[in-house]
Amino acid sequence: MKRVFSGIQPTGSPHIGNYLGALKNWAKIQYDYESIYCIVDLHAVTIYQEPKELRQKIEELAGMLLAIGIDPTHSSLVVQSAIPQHAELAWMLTCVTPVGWLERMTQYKAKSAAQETIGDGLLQYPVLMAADILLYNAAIVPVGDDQSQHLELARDIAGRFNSLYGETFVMPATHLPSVGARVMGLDEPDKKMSKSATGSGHAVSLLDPPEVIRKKIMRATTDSNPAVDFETMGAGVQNLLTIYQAFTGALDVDVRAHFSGMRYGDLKKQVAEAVVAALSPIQERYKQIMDETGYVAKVLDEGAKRITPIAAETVEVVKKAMGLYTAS
Ligand code: AQP
Repeated sequence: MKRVFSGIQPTGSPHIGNYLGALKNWAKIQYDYESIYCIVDLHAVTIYQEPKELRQKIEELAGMLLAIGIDPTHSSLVVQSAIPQHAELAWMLTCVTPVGWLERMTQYKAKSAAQETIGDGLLQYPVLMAADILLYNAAIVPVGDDQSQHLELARDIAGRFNSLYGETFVMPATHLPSVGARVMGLDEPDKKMSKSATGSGHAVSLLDPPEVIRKKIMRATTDSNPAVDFETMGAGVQNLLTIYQAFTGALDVDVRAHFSGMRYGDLKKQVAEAVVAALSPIQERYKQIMDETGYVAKVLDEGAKRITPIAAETVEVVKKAMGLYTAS
């Protein structure tokens, strides 16, 4: 069975962009593969995180991944730092990665511009991501569109390693959703929705209560038209339609027929109700999961135990390929 791998950072509060771009797909495709889903806390600390808060967010995020439908009896749900081979392989891959490849990454350019001093980890971020994926020889990586460039780099790194040391890694394929691969900020529809953005009307968190979801969507930026016009609409209206379509699964042709000429106030009400309807059962499950003392920790522990042998075997293979010391 082919393997699928993907990760999410325990930073901020997961939002509908994370859900529509990646998490919904994780749950949907999990049974078609041997699935590994990872809370990438080593990635999170490339930017300073308050330690107590980070520790708490890891468990909350695991609870949320279970609530959105990750089935721990089939999929392995793990925390990156619990499996030391992620960092070990990242070092070996760092040594075959030209710095110029990393400096070209758009996410590095955007995130480093916002920092006073740039930690080396921020530059190395995509190498660690490549290690996460290659450690399990994952064939499929379901992500949002913002990660496409990092996935391309992971393939370049795998290719370079294979050409230097012999065929070792499987080339991972990017798996994007057909709708919702890039959800934009509600307040700034020219920027992708992001956990670390500070505006209160920017993102809908998966845990926002219905009244907050309604308020945020009713305030979303649109444009100077009074009603939906598919020929001239701006990015804000397009984004609202994308959110509606991704949550309801409606076809293009039906969305067009239904919303053409609709006033923005009515459009927003319908989008808000679609989001509330989809998130309510997730929020209920989340509460039940978090109320069960010790359950999340047990799932994470079992996940790590199940997949550590795969990680250990890959590192052994890589060490041998590179001529590093291994016990005979
Ligand atoms: N706006 C988005 N639309 C669609 N997909 C998105 N993803 C992120 N934002 C959007 C996808 O969610 C998965 C997990 O993302 P991440 O936590 O690893 O980090 P990120 O891509 O950097 O997401 P954020 O929300 O912007 O977090 P911060 O602010 O902490 O950097 C990925 O598959 C991503 O593509």
